[in-house]
Amino acid sequence: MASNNQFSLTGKAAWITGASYGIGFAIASAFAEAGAKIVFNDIGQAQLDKGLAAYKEAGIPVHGYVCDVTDENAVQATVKRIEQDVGVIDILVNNAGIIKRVPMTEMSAADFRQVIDVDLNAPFIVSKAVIPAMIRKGGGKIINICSMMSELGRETVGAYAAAKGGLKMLTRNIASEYGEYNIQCNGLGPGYIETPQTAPLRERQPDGSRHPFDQFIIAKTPAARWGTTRDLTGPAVFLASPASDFVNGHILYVDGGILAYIGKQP
Ligand code: NAP
Ligand code: GCO
Repeated sequence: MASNNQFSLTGKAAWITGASYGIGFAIASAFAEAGAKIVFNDIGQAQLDKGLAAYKEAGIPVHGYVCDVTDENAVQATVKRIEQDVGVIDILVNNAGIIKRVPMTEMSAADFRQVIDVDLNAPFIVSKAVIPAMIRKGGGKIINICSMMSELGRETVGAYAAAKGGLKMLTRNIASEYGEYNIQCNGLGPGYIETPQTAPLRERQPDGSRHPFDQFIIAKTPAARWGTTRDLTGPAVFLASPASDFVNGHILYVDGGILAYIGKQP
């Protein structure tokens, strides 16, 4: 039954890419709580099985598929399987991503290309695969997981920043090109979030003190803390729901205020 709640995802099929754990898992869990049917993928069967076990433990019914999001043939085949198993994808979250922290002059072109492939080419490939059915169905939602590095640079993350900056503009272009088909494409820009991807930046020092980068982020964040995946779930549900039907091409930063703040005086 259709809900009057504009934040409801009841009856919607949502594919969150790379959502075995981390930010994707949290977003998928929140979408399920809002009524959506959940689809996720991972790059290999072993990783997918871990994700399936995690969703089962959380009591969340899901459909899982092995799919490398950089492989266009695999993505096209997976979309066909999802449409047969679950239905047309109403909500796509391009979450899968990698980072390589290497000074640019020491980074191989192959490593640079791999980051661009996963973090920018894949959102293009997956969005291209789901948009035609969204148009036939009368609309849809695409959410691209951007980053502080969609706006800012820092040492050692040049490939990632180039990808996430491009993802910001891909988001705006999908919004521009497909808005007339009732497709809203927006970005979600997390700040620094406690996940496996940032674990190296938060490791305790041998003397038990906080990692220097950990202390740096605390000083750069008005909220004076790292974000958690739960901090992202409400904004993600908003962007996936009818509540955001007139929001398009927007990057919603969920960063505790980092982008607004010069940083605490040392
Ligand atoms: P994470 O813990 O490293 O998880 C990334 C997920 O993407 C993993 O499940 C990984 O699967 C999957 N993945 C990677 N390459 C893939 C591929 N080719 N095909 C399919 N799946 C693939 O990352 P996270 O911290 O949750 O971040 C999720 C997204 O948020 C990323 O786009 C990241 O750039 C972005 N982000 C993170 C932060 C943060 O502070 N954590 C902040 C801003 C933006 P495997 O386990 O098999 O590798
Ligand atoms: C880094 C971090 C960041 C976060 C995130 C910030 O090395 O600076 O990994 O890039 O992952 O993207 O929004």
